[in-house]
Amino acid sequence: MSDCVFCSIVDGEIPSYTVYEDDDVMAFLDANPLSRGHTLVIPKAHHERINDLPADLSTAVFDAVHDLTPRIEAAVDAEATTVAVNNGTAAGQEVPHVHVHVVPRSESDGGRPIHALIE
Ligand code: DGP
Repeated sequence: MSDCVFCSIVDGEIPSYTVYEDDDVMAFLDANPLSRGHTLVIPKAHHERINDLPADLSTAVFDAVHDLTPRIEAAVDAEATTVAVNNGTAAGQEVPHVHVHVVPRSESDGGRPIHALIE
């Protein structure tokens, strides 16, 4: 999709710090991180919402989340992770291309819910 910022990242037209890539999935650091290591995992193909994804692509995205989560935690010395999807504009989805937020969390966060980290 030509005017989609994440499609432009997939196409290499917008630079990103890529942490993982395969034929179907890409993961890169969020430009506006809630914590160090905040990563977005996306399907390379443009789909707006979770339920727009074909089942095999949904599996590929969440398999990548599963595999990357402990590796990202280890990379930034985090103890936990918030995994979140804003699915639709009313849920706060700003970029209309499915993306899973993988947000490393630490005890220093005080176990606060993710929205408490915003601001
Ligand atoms: P959401 O509100 O769930 O749609 O989150 C969109 C996220 O995308 C937000 O945390 C910032 C991130 N983002 C937006 N534009 C870019 C970009 O050009 N590069 C990167 N790396 N992240 C972006």
